[in-house]
Amino acid sequence: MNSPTSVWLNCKAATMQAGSVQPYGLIEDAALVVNGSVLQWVGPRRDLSADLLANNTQTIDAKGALITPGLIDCHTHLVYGGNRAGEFEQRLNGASYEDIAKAGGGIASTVKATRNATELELASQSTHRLLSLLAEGVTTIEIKSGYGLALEHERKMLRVARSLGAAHPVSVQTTFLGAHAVPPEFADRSDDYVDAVLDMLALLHIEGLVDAVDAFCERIGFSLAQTERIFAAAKLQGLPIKLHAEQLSDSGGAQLAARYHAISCDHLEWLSDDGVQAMALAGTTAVLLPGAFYFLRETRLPPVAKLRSAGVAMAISSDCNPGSSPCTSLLLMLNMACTLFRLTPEESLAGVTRNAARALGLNDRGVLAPGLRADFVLWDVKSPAELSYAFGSCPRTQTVFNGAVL
Ligand code: DI6
Ligand code: FE
Repeated sequence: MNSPTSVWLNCKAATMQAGSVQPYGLIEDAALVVNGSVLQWVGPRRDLSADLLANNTQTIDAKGALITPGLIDCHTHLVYGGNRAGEFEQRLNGASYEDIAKAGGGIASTVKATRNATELELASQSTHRLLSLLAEGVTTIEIKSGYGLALEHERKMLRVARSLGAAHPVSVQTTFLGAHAVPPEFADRSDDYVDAVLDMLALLHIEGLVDAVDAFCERIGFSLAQTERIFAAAKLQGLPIKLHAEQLSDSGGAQLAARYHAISCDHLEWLSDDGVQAMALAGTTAVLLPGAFYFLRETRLPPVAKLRSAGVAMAISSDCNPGSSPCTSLLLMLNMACTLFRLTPEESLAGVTRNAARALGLNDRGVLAPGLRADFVLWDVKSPAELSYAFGSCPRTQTVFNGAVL
């Protein structure tokens, strides 16, 4: 039997296809044909041929909606215990993010709360955050470990991430971030901790819990040499590499990541010209995180104009985490990418669709094109720029995930 086919009519489609003549790859009077979980055809309605449509085709009136690819949040730390509102207060009373980290707060305090939480508790706290993102049209999300920092707790985080993907209409990509911080039991023995990270990675990968590997290369994180050990292990195991690079200082992490053909380097406020060139040559995607820039009140901007002229693909993400970006709105990040980083609304939308897919190494989504996953969102807006323009509202009317209308 044929899988059920449906055709969406009465809509505009921002296909976000690269190299399209129209901005946003926009098709004014569009038709989309969905066959099972796959987008079978997308184009101008007048080009829709009768032989595309099976006998059992169902016609759906999109009521004039704008249709975009499902949004992809490609950098989150969504699974964690507790929160850091107290630390936010401390910062407002004069302490800096790095001061707090050095005094044993910061990431370490979330590690404590995450270790103390059961798998069920973690899942329930994280579900609230996930649901906010889904309400805005997210259909793929990356979730990092990195608040467990010991085998059983990193495993617990990754299992919760996987369980969220099983329980909700969203595709979850997991990233092992064992090298997020040095846990207290390894204080002053960070090289020993890197040994432990390599052991954890090997085991968790065998358990099927790891889709990619990340590290925090920074003076309050891990050195270049330590980061390279982690990359080498990831490469041996055939896992894609990502990096938290040049967030608080220029440590040359981007060049190292580029040498290992990292799929993305993230943050990048302090990225140097050499770093830009290295990423361009390696085809590494830049993931920009305006929420963390805003919340930490950074003043140094990522080199957007240089990334743009070097042809580095730019993605945008929430960085959802309790310390530097307690944010569960990807639409707000579109607006902030424009206002704070000066991306155009088209670049911002590409940043949460086509380029976010690149940042995860996924080539089956992120644009509306035949043969790709049928993940898309209907919006009650007239033009795609409205998605970046307005903040604090959500014009989503419907999500289609893997071909299923939610
Ligand atoms: N950079 C960040 O912005 C997050 N992690 C990282 O390496 C912050 C994590 C936290 O403060 O809990
Ligand atoms: Fe992060």
